[in-house]
Amino acid sequence: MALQHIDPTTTNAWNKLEAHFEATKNHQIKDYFNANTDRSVAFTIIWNDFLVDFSKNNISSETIELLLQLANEVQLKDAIQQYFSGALINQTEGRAVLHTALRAKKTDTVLVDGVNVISEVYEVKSKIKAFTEAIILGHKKGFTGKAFTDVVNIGIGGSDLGPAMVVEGLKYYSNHLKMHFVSNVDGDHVFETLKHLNPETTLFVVVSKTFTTQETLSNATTIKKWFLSKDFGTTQSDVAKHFAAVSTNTQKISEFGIAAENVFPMWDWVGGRFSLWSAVGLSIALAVGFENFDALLEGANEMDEHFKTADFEQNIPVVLAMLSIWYNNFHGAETEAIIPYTQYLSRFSAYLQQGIMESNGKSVDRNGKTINYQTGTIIWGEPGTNSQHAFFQLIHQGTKLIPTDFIGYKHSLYGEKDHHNKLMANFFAQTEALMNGKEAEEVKNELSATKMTATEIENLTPFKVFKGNNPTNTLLIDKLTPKSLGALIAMYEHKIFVQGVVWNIFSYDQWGVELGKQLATTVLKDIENSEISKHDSSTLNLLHKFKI
Ligand code: G6Q
Repeated sequence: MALQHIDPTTTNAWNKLEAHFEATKNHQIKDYFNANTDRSVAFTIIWNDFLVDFSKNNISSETIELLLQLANEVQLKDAIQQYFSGALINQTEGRAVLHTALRAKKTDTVLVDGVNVISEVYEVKSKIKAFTEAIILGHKKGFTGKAFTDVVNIGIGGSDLGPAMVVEGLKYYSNHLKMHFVSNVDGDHVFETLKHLNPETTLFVVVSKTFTTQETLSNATTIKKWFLSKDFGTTQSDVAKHFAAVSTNTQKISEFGIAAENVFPMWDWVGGRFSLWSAVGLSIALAVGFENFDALLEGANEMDEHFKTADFEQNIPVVLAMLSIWYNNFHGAETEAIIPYTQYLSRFSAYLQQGIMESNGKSVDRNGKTINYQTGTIIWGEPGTNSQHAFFQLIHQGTKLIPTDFIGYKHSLYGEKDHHNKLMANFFAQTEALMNGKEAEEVKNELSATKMTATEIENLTPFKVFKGNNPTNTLLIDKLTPKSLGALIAMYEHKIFVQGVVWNIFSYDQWGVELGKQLATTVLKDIENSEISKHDSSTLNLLHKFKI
């Protein structure tokens, strides 16, 4: 069974949304609040320890009704059912999309080609548990009999961003192991990382779904060479003690010399950018222990259940996805900012950039036709309050519409009240100010309390006016725990899915990434060989200059 091919612009809801946009485009969000004191209750979803307040959006209940009508007309319910059941919805690669199976319950059944994959998933989970516990407790040791102190994750893209983001995100829960991530094929970064490492106590985890990625293989090979350098007194057989690998390509792994007991399989029905729940998350389990890794999966599973079963109007990923479509396709917004008010989530937007932009950055529909409406939003962001002291100026007073997700926590982890109150005061104040803005009248009143003359006040006022009316979603979560982080990540994964369904595109291939992999191979030959193949004159000149 394949996903439906429904052009969203041909639906009744789309036409109605266009008319609705024309009729409401100049509405002020704050006026909706003045007209309805219950608005925030009506536009808040409370689920587990999540509170999602989407009332500070330029929407009325009619907008929500029409957006959900659109979701119904593109048959989102059916699509969700197919997504979870293992249908080949990654049609251009002929694969199912089943990262949700990686966090399913042991008693669940998920069939791929008629085979229930849950038992395999749990087998690998047991292997992850045994391996990570042996490393953490010091039972597995390095070539001189010392316990491991450092772990280097060698991978790129989906084999790096998820683990790196979660390891940073859950640092509070971390053990003694020091984690390092090498992704770029930048030798300087590799040697900068190795510089502080002791080969006797360092474990290297090579993560590559395909085990053919140039960056990862080059880095792994260079690191293996370093590990085997004469100064350390290591031998080829020591590689087995210090290298582990995660991949679908077990043959290539054994060619690299990694012992079978240290090899963790994954499956082609797990997309790279959704793979942190698989053995790709080995670094996470090493950093915070298996129990916490499992709790991360449990949180994601709870969000999966919510997404599968909640009515659309109470369904967090559906509502967030449809709001984003409202701004992207009707208000003409091009970007979305994601601002977590916790330093732990400093890598969160970078991680979501891949998930969202790689999945939905497509311009051809499921029939292979070029589409005439906007798809994937551009995602960016940094933690608050740092971002307030940087790019918030543009959100407040620039010319662009930037819907923003604010993610904050009721409780801090170290329980330092004074700091947390200040942090969260900024969190709440920003969404309020972004909506309300500041009118000239208010600015003038403020300035008249200073020593400024009337002319000076008049001249300065326009620069201090804030137009307001900037839409935000507020996600207030109880506490940053492995479980709540799992749910938060899964929430965005499902938002990606919903948007792909509405836009009638294939969200789970990435031909743009594959192109990059091919191009570099050709140019590398041009750099290494004496002859340079055919290129445009700019590229030719640049290559000649580089080779001199
Ligand atoms: C993710 C992409 C991409 C991929 C990397 C690494 O969805 O496909 O980012 O994860 O290119 O690929 P390997 O894991 O195969 O090395």
